[in-house]
Amino acid sequence: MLVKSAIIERFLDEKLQVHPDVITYIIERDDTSLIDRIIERVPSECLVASLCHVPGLCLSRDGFRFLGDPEIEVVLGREQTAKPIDNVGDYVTYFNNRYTTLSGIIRGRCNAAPIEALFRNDRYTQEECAIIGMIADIRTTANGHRMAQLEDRTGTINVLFNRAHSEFGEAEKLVHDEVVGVKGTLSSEKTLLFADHLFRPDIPFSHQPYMSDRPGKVALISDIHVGSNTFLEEEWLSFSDWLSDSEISYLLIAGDMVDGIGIYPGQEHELTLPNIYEQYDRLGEYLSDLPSRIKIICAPGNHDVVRGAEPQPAIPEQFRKKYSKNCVFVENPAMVSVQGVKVLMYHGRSYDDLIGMIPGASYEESDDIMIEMLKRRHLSPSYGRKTPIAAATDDRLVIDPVPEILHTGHVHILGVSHYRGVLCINAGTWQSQTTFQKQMNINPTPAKAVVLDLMTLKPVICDFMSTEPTPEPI
Ligand code: D5M
Ligand code: FE
Ligand code: ZN
Repeated sequence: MLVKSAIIERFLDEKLQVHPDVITYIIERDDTSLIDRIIERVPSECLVASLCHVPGLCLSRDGFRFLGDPEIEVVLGREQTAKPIDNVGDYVTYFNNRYTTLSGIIRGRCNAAPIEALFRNDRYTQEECAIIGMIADIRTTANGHRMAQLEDRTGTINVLFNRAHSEFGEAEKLVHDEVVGVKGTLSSEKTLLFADHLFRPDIPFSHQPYMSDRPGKVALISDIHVGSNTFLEEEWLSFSDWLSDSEISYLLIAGDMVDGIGIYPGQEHELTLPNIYEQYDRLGEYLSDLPSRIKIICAPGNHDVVRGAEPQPAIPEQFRKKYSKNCVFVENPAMVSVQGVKVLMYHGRSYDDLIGMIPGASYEESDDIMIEMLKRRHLSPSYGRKTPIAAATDDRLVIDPVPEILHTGHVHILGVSHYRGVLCINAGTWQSQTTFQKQMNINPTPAKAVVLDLMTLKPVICDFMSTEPTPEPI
C-alpha cells in the first residue's frame, strides 16, 4: 500500500508539488510505477503534477447531447414522481437501493470482498483487503482514533482509523449512513479492520462538464420567502426589472418560494400574507411580470406547502392559478437539463444536519458542504435527523448522474465553489435577517442572483440590495 507522505517525497525529489487528486489516484491504483510515468509527463516549466499529467486519464464528458434536445428537460424529479410512503418495509428497500447504487460507483476502484467472507475465510487474516459498507456507527475512541462500524448485506465489522494516519482528516468527516470503501488489514482475531485508505463514491477524476454549444443565460436563485415581513420586495422588483431587460432565458428557483404557514413557532407575527394561497398568488404575479420567454423552474423547500419529507412533491396545481405557462414545477430534488447542461436543484435541508456532523463545517461556508455532498454522491446521507426522508424503491437523494451544476439554497448565504468539474452554487435569499436567524447568529446575504452563461459556465454574482447600484443587464 502506497503512503501519501512517500508519494509527496518522491515528487519533491524531482522539485515538483503534487495535486491531492493525483495522490489519491496513485493510492487507489496502488501502482508505484505510475509515479515515474507521471513525472516523465510533467513539462520542465511546470511546478505542479496534476491530473492532466496522469497517463491514461482523459477528461471526458458523459454521453451525447443532441441538437434536437429541448431547451429545458426535467431529467429527474418531474412532478408526480415522488410517491406516498406506504409501509415501513420500504425503508429496507430504500437503503438497499442506496447501498447498491453507491457501492457500484466505488466498486470499480476497490476490489472489495463481502464482509462475511473476512470472518469465514482465513486468507484475509493480517492481509490487505477491501470492503464496501454503510456507516452504521461512528465514534471517537478514548485514544482519539475513529472507530466505525461498517455494514453490507452480509455482515458488519469494526474499522479503526488511526489518528496518526495521513488520511485521518477524511475519517473524521464520516457520517452515519454514508457508503464508503475501506482498504486495510484485518486483525489476527478478525475483530477489527485497520484502515489504510478510505474510498468515497466521489466525482470521477475524469469528469468534465458539458457546456452548451449555443448561447443561453441562466439565473439561479432560492429562498424568496414571499409573505414574510422580511421579504425584500423593493429588491425583488429591481431584480425583476433587470431580468426583463437582460438576455436571461432561464430562472431556476431552489425552494422556499414562499414563507408558508406554521413553519416555526410564532411565525404568524412575522407574516404580511397570512394565507398560503395569497402567498403563492403573490409570487405568481411577480413571476408573471417577467417576460414569457424566460422559462422558470420552481422547486419546493421546507417552507413550501408540500410535505417536508424528501423527495418533496412539486407545488400542487391548486396553488398555481396565477402562474403563467412558462413556469415548470418540479420536485425537490430535481435534475434539470438546461440546453444540455445538467443542474441538480436541491433546497438543502440537510445542511442543518451536515453542519453539526462535519468538523469545521459552517453556515458561512455552505459551498464547502456541497463538496462534501458530491464526495458522498448523496444530498442527505444521514437518516433520522432534521432532514425527513421518505422511503421509496430508489434513493432519489443519490447524486447520479453527475451534474454540471449543483444548485442549493436554504442557508440564505451565497456561496460558490468548484469541485472536479462540478460548479456548486448556494443561491442566497430574498429575505433579510429573521428573528430566528438573529438567535442562531446567521447573517444572510440577501438579494443576489448568480448568473451563468451556458457556453462557459462562469458564474457572475449580481447584487440587487437597494444600497447597491443595479447591475448592468447581462
Ligand atoms: O432556513 C433559514 C436559515 O435558518 C438557514 O440558514 C438554515 C437555518 N435553519 C433552519 N432550520 C433550522 C434548524 N432546524 N436548525 C438550525 N438551523 C436552521 P429556512 O428554511 O428558510 O427557515
Ligand atoms: Fe429559506
Ligand atoms: Zn429552507
